[in-house]
Amino acid sequence: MLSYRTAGESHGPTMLAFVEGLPAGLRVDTGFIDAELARRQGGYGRGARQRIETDRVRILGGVRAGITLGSPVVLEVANADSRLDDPVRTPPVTRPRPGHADLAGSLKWLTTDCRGTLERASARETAARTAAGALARCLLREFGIECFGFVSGAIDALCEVRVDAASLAALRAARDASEVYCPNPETSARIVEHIHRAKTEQDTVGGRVEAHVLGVPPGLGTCVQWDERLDSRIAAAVMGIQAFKAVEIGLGTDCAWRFGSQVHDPIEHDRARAAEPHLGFVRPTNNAGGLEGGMTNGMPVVVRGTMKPISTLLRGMPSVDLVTHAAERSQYERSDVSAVAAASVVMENVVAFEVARAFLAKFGGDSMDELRAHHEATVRLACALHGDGRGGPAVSR
Ligand code: EPS
Repeated sequence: MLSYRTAGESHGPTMLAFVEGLPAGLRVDTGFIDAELARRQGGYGRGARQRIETDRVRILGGVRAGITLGSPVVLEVANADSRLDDPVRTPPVTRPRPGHADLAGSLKWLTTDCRGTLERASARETAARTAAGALARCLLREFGIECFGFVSGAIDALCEVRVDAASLAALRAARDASEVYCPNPETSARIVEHIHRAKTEQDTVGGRVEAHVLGVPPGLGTCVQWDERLDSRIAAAVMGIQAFKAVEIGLGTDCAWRFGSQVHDPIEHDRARAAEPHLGFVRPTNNAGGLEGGMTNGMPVVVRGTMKPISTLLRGMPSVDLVTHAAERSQYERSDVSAVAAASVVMENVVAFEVARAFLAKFGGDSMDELRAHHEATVRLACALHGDGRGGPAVSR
């Protein structure tokens, strides 16, 4: 089963991801991983740290001459701003920031110094997770599965973006031209304004981010166990991103305000389109976000996440000194005004990892050759059942 863990502190020597379960024979595109790492460092509202770091992946195990061996893959993103052992440059933090892990971590580890908690809780760790997700996408791309992440709103600016195979290239270009990774130019400009205002007022901004996965075959995930439902896995992965407070699939929380007839996507069949991922079962809407019963249904997987504003405010928030218990403003640590653009890159990649995990669970194999053979065999069987002629005439089962 594909899995990963990460290690490392924000100002420690390095960030690591340990990825297990990839088949042998996968070509690792380090250029692609580095491009995702570079995007994660960007976006209007990022702080001074990003001028110090130039994130690049280094592969420490599991790959030979650019091809996976089937053994664990160890990815490293080294920290340029490494100073964790220097008590002068990483002093104790005793005035916890509301919203950060500071207070809860200090209560958990029975300490008055929040430093140990915040160094690991820092979103710097998402560099390792982005690298792991981008590695998994090297596999997905071999099967024509593409992910697209972007920012869709913040404060009072919000856009609806229709993502499909035909619009993908133009949307990518629009997103990449936006300072906040939002493909709608008007919404992008408004979000930039909000971040600018927050900067001048020593405040912070969160936002809404989306990930759309196109070309996903049906049947990934399962309804058999709750923790193997793909929507459950995706929700856990997205909620696991620092500062995320909500995750939605498809129509998400808006399901509460509609009748069933306005929520569920009608099922139609078009035999001529049986070669597409949905096997001809076209759905005029995709309110389910590509997931029904915890399984992909052949429609794009649509995930939305909500990031709270960064909890480090330059002007501080009401807090308490953990040593004296006196009322104080929270301590300032160098931070970002907004990392919502970066969060869209992280989300895109953690969602992709879960799709890759479910893809391998369904099709499996120790090598890419076996994986391809299993995938092709399944497509043949599906076509035989639903009939575009590729696997012979339609057979009912
Ligand atoms: C973060 C605080 C800032 C961010 C950091 C997350 O770090 P620093 O205190 O070193 O300036 O820049 O994010 C990254 C370093 C990164 O690469 O994303 C926090 O408090 O979580």
